[in-house]
Amino acid sequence: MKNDSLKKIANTIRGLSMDAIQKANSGHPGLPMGMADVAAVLFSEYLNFNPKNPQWFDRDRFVLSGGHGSMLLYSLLHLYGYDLSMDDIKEFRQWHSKTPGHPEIKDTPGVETTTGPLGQGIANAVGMAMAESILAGKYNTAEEVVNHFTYSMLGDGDLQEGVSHEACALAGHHKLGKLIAFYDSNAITIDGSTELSFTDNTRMRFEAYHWQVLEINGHNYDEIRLAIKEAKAETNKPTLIITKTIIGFGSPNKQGTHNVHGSPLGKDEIVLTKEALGIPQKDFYVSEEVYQLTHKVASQGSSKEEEWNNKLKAYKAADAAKYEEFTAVMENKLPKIEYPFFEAGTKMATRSASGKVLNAIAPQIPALIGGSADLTPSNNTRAESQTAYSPENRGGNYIHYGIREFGMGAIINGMALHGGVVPYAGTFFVFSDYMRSSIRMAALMGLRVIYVFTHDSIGLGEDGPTHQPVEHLASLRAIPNLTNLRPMDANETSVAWKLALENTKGPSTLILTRQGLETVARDGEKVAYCTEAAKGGYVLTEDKGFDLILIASGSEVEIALHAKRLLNENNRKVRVVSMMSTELFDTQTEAYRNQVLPSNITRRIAIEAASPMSWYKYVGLKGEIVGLERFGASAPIDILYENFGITAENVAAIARKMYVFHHEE
Ligand SMILES: Cc1ncc(C[n+]2csc(CCOP(=O)(O)OP(=O)(O)O)c2C)c(N)n1
Repeated sequence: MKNDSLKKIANTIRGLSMDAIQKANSGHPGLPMGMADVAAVLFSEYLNFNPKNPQWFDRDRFVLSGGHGSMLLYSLLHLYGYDLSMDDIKEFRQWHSKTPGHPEIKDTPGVETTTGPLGQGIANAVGMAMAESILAGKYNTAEEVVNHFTYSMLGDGDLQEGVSHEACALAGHHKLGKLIAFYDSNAITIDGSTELSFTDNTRMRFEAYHWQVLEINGHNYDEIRLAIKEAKAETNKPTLIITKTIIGFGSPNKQGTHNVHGSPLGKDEIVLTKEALGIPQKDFYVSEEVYQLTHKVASQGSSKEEEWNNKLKAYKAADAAKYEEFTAVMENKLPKIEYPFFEAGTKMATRSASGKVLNAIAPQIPALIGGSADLTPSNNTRAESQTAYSPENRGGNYIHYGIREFGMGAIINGMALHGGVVPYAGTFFVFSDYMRSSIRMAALMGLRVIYVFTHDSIGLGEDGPTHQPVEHLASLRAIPNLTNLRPMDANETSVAWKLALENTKGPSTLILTRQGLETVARDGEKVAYCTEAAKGGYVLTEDKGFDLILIASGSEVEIALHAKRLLNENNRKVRVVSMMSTELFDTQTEAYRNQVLPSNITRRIAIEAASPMSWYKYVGLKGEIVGLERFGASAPIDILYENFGITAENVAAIARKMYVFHHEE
């Protein structure tokens, strides 16, 4: 495209961004105005996309890591033919609009990931590029059915955030040559000049990560073009293109300052800016010429997709079975999976059970990609059939993330967003804090990612309070749309994996023990039990005429069962409820919940070696909770449970008091 045409497109993006932000009376004009030139070149000349089918599998991905610059993305999507009208642009930041404050995948066609928390977008992009390389390694033949680039724009803020270090280091290590990032180097953040807090040598940093680094004037079309060409030509390294830009480009009084970062320019300054840029003094103005230019680019999308469809036909003709697998994977469809069932009586940590489940299911699920943040032998996350992903083994299905929990969380989000892979990743439960924001983003986006969190309580013993989670269950249960699964034995672990894999609407955690737990004998059929367990909370065992309910999750179910035996000795009649997942239990019908926790039974004790916060709503005002309201300690497991009172004897003692003080019902 001619440079002159690109300039018209870029200035249109500037105009739309200024106007939408002014109308909403909030938003961030600096980034869209600064990066408009780079965006115009990328979208007009390089990005492969089909706005008629934003989900076309082999499209290039574009990730705006600095989500505050959302008006850049919305302007692009509108101009380049996506289903985003001018009315939508005018509704920027309004209730139920398709143009929310920060880009959200569920609201706007063409948005590849929800961004806003700085640093995570670029890490998502790393995950996307990694997924692309895995699928290319696994499925490409003479027909390269997976062959696309991942582009990202990031700013000073993204680079300052630690998660970008974690993810970009791994991207360089794995030689992700099809990842191309533009660094909007404008030397401005909210507080002012980057001189205040950011004097890293970004070039040297990325070179040290084994990236190719280029540096250009981000307002010079020839330089932008050349840099993208060079980036695409380097297939062995990701590329960072440092684009020197002026924040708020075009605004005579505000460009280059932090005043243009995050507030509307103001009506008068918009007039001056439009004058300076040579665009008409009209609100939300797009010339016919600009629409023609961008729509022409957009119209090429269908033929690009058509070309790919032809490739796919040839692929099918060459190997129908491989084609079947590839299409199922692309559609994120799981095959029918056989899950293992464990015989009662053996003692096994749920982390070990999880490892055994993985050994059984991993060979059955082509899309499954495992990994751990350097705790593979402790998390039991690597199945025997899995091989390590590397530049030499792109088809590998196990990723050694290194000690980079947050990076890992944001990378698996990118993988799930890319599609074609079902990622799971492990670390110690206590370090779920390190990746918490990425878990939150997975929940917000509704991504199927699975966390394998082992060493789930003081039950891990001697490593002490630094490694013993206390508040983590309560804290994760507070995240909407996250399903937490804390199985009580090997069989519940098997069910938990099934639930996590079948949950396509959001992330799931498997919260697993280090210590061995008895595999409990079940009354009735295996299938019936699995159906029960899948309800999140269910009656594990009970005495006829029970008048006390013990509710527990994970390793504490064993304590509940023991307490029941003790109480039975006093002729007390007890029901034990295993609550693997409060979230799943809460979604059951009221009738079912009342059946499990009948309202007339007010003697209730919840037992969980963790903060009691989650349990008040289940035990009611007359109930008790045996939990932990302090940090743990370094000692053998039995000593810890004993000293913190998380024992069957203590539960039984509390129950006995209840019989004395509660009126018999
Ligand atoms: C994790 C996180 N911390 C803080 C913020 C708030 N925030 C939004 S933009 C921004 C400054 C970003 O500076 P830069 O990346 O240089 O963007 P530019 O000023 O160029 O638009 C901050 C601190 C955020 N969005 N995410």
